[in-house]
Amino acid sequence: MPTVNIALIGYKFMGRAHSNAYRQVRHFFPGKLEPRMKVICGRDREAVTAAARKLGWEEVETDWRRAVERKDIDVVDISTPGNLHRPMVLAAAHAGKHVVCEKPLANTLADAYEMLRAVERAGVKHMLMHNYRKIPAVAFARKLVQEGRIGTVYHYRGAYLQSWLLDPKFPLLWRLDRKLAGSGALGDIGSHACDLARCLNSEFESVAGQLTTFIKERAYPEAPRQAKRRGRVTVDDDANFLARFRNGSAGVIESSRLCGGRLNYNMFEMYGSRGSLAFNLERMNELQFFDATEAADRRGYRTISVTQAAHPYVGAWWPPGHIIGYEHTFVHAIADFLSALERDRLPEPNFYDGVRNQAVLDAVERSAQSGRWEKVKCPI
Ligand code: SOE
Repeated sequence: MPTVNIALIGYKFMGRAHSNAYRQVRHFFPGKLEPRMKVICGRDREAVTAAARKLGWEEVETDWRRAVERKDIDVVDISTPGNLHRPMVLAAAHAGKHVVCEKPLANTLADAYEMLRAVERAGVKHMLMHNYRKIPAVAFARKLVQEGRIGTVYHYRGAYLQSWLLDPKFPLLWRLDRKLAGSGALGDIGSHACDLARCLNSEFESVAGQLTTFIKERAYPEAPRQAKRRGRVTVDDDANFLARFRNGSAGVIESSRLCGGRLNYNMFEMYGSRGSLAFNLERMNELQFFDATEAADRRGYRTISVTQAAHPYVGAWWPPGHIIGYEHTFVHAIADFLSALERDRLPEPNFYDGVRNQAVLDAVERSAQSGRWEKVKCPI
């Protein structure tokens, strides 16, 4: 079977999730191209060597540029903090490599647009790892909406709430530094909520945004014996916005990492002329469906167990009711990516989605500054 050689840059949370996907994909999703876990990159040789052994990579590299330029590498997978996405995508495109990039695509709209142009010029395939589109219940909801089962969409509600930054003693990690992360909840998890809204409902027309930082400084994650230096948090803890969509619907998107009790509460609700849908990642194998066309004395939300072979992706796994989890969404994404390579097609979501998402984040930041509604200005 022909192989496609992967270089992965990054070996922490997303690096582990992507590694698991490359390892598992061909056990469950047969295909012509076999992903070969060739080289994993990280600055700390000891740590990345341990990660290679644990995650199943053949070689290690401490200089990502060397890995990107290797003639035997076909795909570069970027699972790093956001400030590195731009140089890595530009280098990978220049070297003629296909690219998988973690979200959000970039830290600014200008960078995202430049990265899109680079992969277009290089003629390489590009995928943006918005893995939540690959949840069977989300893909099934998208199918129901496209079939018109909820009719004209009036209202879209999206929220991605977490609680891992609620403790003021949580250290000042890279995600809290605008120079590295680009933004806080807005880009980290708000970008997921934006992508779901675009994928399920419509492109955004205009937004009225609000960004808040509640815990304004935190201790650096230094070794315990060193004096606990403290630094300023330069990103939002909480990012919310009202939205007007191009399809005429109205909506609200919320994101925060200080919502106690919400571990990974990524949800959406859609309200249309013929029905409604509701989804919650913490119950990711279920979709709530309300059919407004049913007789009034028997209609109400029903819970669909999205675990039937007929549902997207499910047939590759287990019998009905034997549920799947977070890590499966990355396997689905890599299966779709390999399938796109095999068919010489562009995977979804890709860098066009990345630029459109970034344009929404950019409008929210402009609106939070101006205090007014701002149009989404997308360069594509
Ligand atoms: C942290 O908010 C995070 O790891 C996100 O960066 C991921 O995209 C999300 O899937 C889980 O939470």
